[in-house]
Amino acid sequence: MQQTEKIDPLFVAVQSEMITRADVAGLIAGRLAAVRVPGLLSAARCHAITAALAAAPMDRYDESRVFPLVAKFGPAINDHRDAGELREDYWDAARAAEKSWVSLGLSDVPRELCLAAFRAAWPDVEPGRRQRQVMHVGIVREINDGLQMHFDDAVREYAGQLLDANVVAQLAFNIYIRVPPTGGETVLWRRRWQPDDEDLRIPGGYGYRESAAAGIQSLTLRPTLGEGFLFDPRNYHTVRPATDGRRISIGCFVGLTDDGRLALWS
Ligand SMILES: O=C(O)CCC(=O)C(=O)O
Ligand SMILES: [Fe+2]
Repeated sequence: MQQTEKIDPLFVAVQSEMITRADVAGLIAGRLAAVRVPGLLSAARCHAITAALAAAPMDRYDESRVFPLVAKFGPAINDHRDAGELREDYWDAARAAEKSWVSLGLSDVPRELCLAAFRAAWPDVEPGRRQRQVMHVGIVREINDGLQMHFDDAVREYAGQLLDANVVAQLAFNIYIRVPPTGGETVLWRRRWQPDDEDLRIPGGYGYRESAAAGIQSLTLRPTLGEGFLFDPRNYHTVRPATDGRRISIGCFVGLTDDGRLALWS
């Protein structure tokens, strides 16, 4: 893929010791492309979670839409979406996942891991609410075979408004709890969806052909164990296949609402 010679100096990944208010603001303002927080979770905690998950009932995203296959624990809003609305079966899946997690006997709970990552930067952080119900936060995903290039934008995808609060910006957050020795890179392009991209949709899928981002400035980042990773998912992004080993993350979306709070959901 040819890269244009002129580059946007604001499309950069920065490293932080913890997520700061300036990191969140910088991503939302478009001063940064991504924030990496190495060692957000210790290797020991990552190992404890992945070891316990070995006995957990993982399911997978709807395979008719999500190919290559992605295994997961807990619901994903996009697997429960119909015509811009969240289906009611999301709620049963959410409560079942939370109950099932408790049976793993771990001290770490995905929702708390996600909330905790933001609390110092943004004390007003809580799970998002929809029709006054508390949304699931912290999906565990095993993305070994890569993703389709896609964007995530609840404002565009949930015409009926996903949260009770008004979301004015959205970020995506992941903590990598198992990383493959090779492959599994996250790629981010400096490009948002445009109407003409619909011609490049992957038939039946959730993503787009990478030719939609040909020649566009991009960042390729290899996750490290325990790293926290925050970015603007309206930019096209993908995950490369792990050529060996497993790639497991805990993640959520982060919405800035018009009252200045952060609301998380998965
Ligand atoms: O696993 C990753 O690095 C990114 C996954 C993704 O598409 C997202 O978090 O929106
Ligand atoms: Fe995504």
